[in-house]
Amino acid sequence: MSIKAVVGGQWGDEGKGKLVDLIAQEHDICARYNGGANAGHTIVHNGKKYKTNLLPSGVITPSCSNLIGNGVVLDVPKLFEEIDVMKGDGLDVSEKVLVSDRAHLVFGFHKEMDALSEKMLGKNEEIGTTKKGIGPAYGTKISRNGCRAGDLLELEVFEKKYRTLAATLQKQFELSYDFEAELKLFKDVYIPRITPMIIDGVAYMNSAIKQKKNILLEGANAVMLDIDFGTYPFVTSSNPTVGGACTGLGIPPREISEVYAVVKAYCTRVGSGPFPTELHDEVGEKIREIGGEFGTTTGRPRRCGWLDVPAVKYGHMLNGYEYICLTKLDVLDTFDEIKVGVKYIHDGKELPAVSQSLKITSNIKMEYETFPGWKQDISKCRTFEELPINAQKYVLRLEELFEVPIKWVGVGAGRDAIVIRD
Ligand code: 2SA
Ligand code: GDP
Ligand code: MG
Repeated sequence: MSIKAVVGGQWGDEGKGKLVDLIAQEHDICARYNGGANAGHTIVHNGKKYKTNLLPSGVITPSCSNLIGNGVVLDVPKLFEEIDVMKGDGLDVSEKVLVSDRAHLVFGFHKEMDALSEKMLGKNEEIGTTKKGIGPAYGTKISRNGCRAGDLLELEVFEKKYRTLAATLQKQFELSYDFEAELKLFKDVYIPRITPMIIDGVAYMNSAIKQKKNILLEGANAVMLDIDFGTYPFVTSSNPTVGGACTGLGIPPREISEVYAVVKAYCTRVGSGPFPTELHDEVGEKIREIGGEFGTTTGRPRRCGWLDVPAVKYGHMLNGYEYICLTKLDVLDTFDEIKVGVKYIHDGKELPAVSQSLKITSNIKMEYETFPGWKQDISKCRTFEELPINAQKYVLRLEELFEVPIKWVGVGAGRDAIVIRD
């Protein structure tokens, strides 16, 4: 039996979906612990592309059951939309997806509030959220007037809670929202459909632990977007770091045996906020173009830059990585030289870790190491020795800098396009 957690090591979109899909094959359960439909994963298997937001990335694996944990904020119509799209693609996953009764619900008005808050912040101050209602839904959870999946099993309780929440928000915001229409849709369409999927997530997880099942914990978003440890306020509203797996699923920390980070061979960020290695030139544009760096959900162009080692090391400090999965190394195939940000310098001194101060993080002078490129297509490589020597050197130096072994190296989007090291 083992419980492993997968965490995003940078600012998201590192390829977590790909690693989770790959290793889900060795697991009985894949349990998602945070975020909501803001996350976007592209999984490529047998030439088919699957895009998921809420569905755990173990859904493609026939033997794997999938739980949406209590730490997730659940957009019910969006979940059904995803399940239906999968069905259209020939994959019926509806029987394999379970929802924790303690998961909070995202309603349409949360999305409206998300858009309104961004608008109120104005052009230069906005967070650059996905407008999927994530912040407002976690907001109602924390302010203790949210509705949970379990409430849907008790119609009167749900109706009362929904109406109270609607009335409270109506007083606070000027929402042009048809609450009654949404309530009716829940009663007529969503509740009958979701009822069989709702379970006691805590009992489910802990019974699986007792039965010594292999369990994979899937984190959405990433370390640098963590509500506590990220570049606040330019963060999401949950804990993608591994502590979020315990609170987001109701499992004891001592049961988690290994934590894996997914780290891209360069760096991207969507939305606003500091990004010390960002490239504002044609090199950044080249990374974006070759790497296909556009939001999975929103299609937004991702900001691109070189790998930021201090950010990855900060994540290691917070999560205690057993291994790193380095993805998208193939994207760098055609570069003459590759840079890596190795030290944060501020006021002439090296910063020991990522600072909480936005002012400091926004004014870092990055120290770089430069590597010669390998100028070769690596997409067919399946062993470390098959990689060109300069690519091997790059990976080995990163391993040294991270002080964490790199177990997987991604060389393409497909499930099999990966080098697995012993
Ligand atoms: P939110 O919507 O409240 O969570 O936004 C807050 C910040 O978190 C960032 N964020 C993300 N960053 C990268 N990828 C994300 N998922 C999608 C993807 C994004 C997309 O896979 O491409 O499609 O645009 C994601 N979700 C949230 C967000 O940019 C804000 O900076
Ligand atoms: P996630 O949010 O961390 O799951 O990542 P996304 O799915 O949003 O973005 C990662 C993108 O890179 C997806 O389109 C993946 O199919 C793709 N991808 C993952 N690993 C690799 C890799 O090693 N090489 C290449 N070229 N693409 C990859
Ligand atoms: Mg993504």
